[in-house]
Amino acid sequence: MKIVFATNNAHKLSEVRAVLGEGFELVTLKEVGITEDIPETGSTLDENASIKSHYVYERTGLDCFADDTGLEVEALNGAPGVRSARYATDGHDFAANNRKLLHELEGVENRKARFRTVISLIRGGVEQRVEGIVNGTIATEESGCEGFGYDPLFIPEGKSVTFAEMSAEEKNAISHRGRAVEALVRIIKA
Ligand code: ITT
Repeated sequence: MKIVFATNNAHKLSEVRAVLGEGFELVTLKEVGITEDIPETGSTLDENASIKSHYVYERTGLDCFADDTGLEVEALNGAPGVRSARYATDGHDFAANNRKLLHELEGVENRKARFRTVISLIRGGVEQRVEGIVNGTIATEESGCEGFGYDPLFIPEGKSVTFAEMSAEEKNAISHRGRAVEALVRIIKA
């Protein structure tokens, strides 16, 4: 199946490609001539995932999906959440975001957090949404250099290392995005 993945994030692209495996031909935004950043003006992950998939569908008429992901920290009332990319600055500055998160949690005992991914799929013009969640905790310092974003600070439940200390396969097997993509495959095959 040929399907457009509406993302400008190369890390997401390689994670999703690995989980989807054979049987799916992922088409990038560049390949369909969309080079601009898609505005993410929604106030929830669901809204933003929908905005991104509709943006692509309206311009190409092709089957497509988009992923919107947020890190939700319990002691920060769910922040950075939908603002995860732009937590510390206007851009996608992973290092600044991680510094800010550590600062906000200085001296805070409750380190519980979760990653949540919402995927919006548009197939034959009809939208469906699925989500994937992984619970965990925020470490007190960064460890590891795999992955991206908040991975050096996120220790998934039941593990003693951060996502950034795991291989791509280990992260994908338990991650928010891995689970959301598995759910996506289930609805496509249903
Ligand atoms: P697209 O909208 O182009 O897909 P993006 O990077 O803007 O890419 P999101 O808005 O969904 O994607 O992601 C928000 C931020 O959350 C992202 O920039 C990272 O900082 C962080 N993030 C998302 N997925 C993550 C993951 O698997 N591990 C660590 N951090 C992640």
